Amino acid sequence: MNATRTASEPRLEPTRTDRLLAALGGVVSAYVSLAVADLASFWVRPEAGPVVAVGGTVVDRTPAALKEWAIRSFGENDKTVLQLGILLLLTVLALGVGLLALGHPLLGSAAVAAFGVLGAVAAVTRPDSDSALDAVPSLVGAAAGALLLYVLISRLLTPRPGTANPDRRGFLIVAASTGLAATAAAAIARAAGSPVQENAASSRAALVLPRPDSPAPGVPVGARLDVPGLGPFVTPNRDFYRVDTALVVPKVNADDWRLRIHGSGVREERTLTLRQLMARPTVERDITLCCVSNEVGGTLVGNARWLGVPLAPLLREAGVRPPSEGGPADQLVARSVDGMTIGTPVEAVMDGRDALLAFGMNGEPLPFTHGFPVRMVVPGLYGYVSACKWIESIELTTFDAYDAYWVPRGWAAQAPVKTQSRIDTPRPSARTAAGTVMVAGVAWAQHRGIRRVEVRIDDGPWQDARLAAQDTTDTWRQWVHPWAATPGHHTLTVRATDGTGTTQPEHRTGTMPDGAQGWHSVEVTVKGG
Ligand SMILES: Nc1nc2c(c(=O)[nH]1)N[C@H]1C(S)=C(S)[C@@H](COP(=O)(O)O)O[C@H]1N2
Ligand SMILES: [Mo]
Repeated sequence: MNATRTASEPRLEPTRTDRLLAALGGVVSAYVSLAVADLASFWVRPEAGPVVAVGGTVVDRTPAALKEWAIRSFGENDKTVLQLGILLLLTVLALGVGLLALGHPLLGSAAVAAFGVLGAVAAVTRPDSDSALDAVPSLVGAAAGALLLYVLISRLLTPRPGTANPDRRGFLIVAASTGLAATAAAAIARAAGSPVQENAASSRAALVLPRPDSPAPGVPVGARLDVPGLGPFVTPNRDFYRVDTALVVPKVNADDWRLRIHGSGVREERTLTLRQLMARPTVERDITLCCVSNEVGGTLVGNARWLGVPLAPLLREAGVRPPSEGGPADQLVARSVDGMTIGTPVEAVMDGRDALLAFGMNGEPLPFTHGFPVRMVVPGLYGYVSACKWIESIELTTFDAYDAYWVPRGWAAQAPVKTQSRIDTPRPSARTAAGTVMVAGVAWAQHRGIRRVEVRIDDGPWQDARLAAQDTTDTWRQWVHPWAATPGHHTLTVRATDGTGTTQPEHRTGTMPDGAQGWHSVEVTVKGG
């Protein structure tokens, strides 16, 4: 039984044009449905929007190898590519749903509703969802889309009054006006900002960082080399690499933030506010952070001045002892508001290194993208096993008992950073003039320090590069090597030796499961001759 057919109005036989319009109607309905959902999510929670929720589910379920490929191919644009992919897929599906609706209008609308239910399920099953309200954006959007599709298709199935042709004009008017209205409403909402996020932004603007009780030792004068093409010693916040699984940057209100410390060996469970955390003795430290997904020569590494409180004394006060003192927990699992879990060895956090709960980054409160209001930073461990952003709890457990987020996805449970060195200048494939060329870059082996950097031209002997002064063993170290460049093609290679005396191995390995290793080379052409 077809709902648009009545006894007095015989259903029209759709033409090719009507089929095209129906497919278009499917796309417009999907679009309006997403715009309405987007609008609703601004009031509920931006993370609860269907594209973000489905995208997050896809991210969590993507096989590790595919994700590695995505990060490798798209770098920090991987999230945009994912969302574009979802939108492309939705467009294709919407074309089909439009055509389906032309034959079976109710079925078409039911299909739109089914996608809404899918989005709603994704939204409420996200690890960061704690309310059934998260289903609302998807459901409201789908209801709007289903209704619109029904209205549009009816125009194509009923004759325009007084004629024998479908009401294509009515179709176009409804499609254009709803499409425009939805676009305008969503744009205005975006410009105004989500009320949920506004509070977080004002809490960040109002935050006054405490003075460090233990300031960072001044960076030695000789730690910064002035070589064109060599990056700054301290990475500005806006240039600091960003790696996380969050499709919407979590915006936590500092006034509502709490950190819970619990688990095995914790004598008394504790919950701290930001004010309580900041009232503790604060330290400021330069620490280089790097990502396990950084390939040889890659840029997923940065050096910042962090302000925070040491984690070890906080744990001691709660009764925690490291395994070397007989404590029952060997893993500290940090959980973030977006559901990420990051597992760190308790021994490393309590062995005297500057493991921090940080709230300041280069003199300002943490940017939202880097974990506002509080994140962990542990020198010497890759970010995915130490640097939990938007942290909300710390649980003491064991590596046997719990696998953090990346472990079932093929990454190592424990991952100290590997010694790396990188040539920043000349750039790969650079063309330079003959004469003295400054070859320069950085090397890092956090918490072990860099003892030596050597450069090799083609198959020549290894030559010591000049090392910049060391800030601390937790920071990267710049180096430079003046090269008497002769005309022709040349391969420049670098290798570093860390503070334990171990030199980087030549053989290159991929990033999985515990970080890439191998020597970095660049090929250059020297003109003239
Ligand atoms: N909540 C949360 N914290 C996280 C991640 C994440 O996906 N979610 N990624 C980790 C990884 S893999 C790295 S390398 C660092 C990167 O920190 P940055 O984005 O501030 O450079 O954050 C870590 N902390
Ligand atoms: Mo990472």
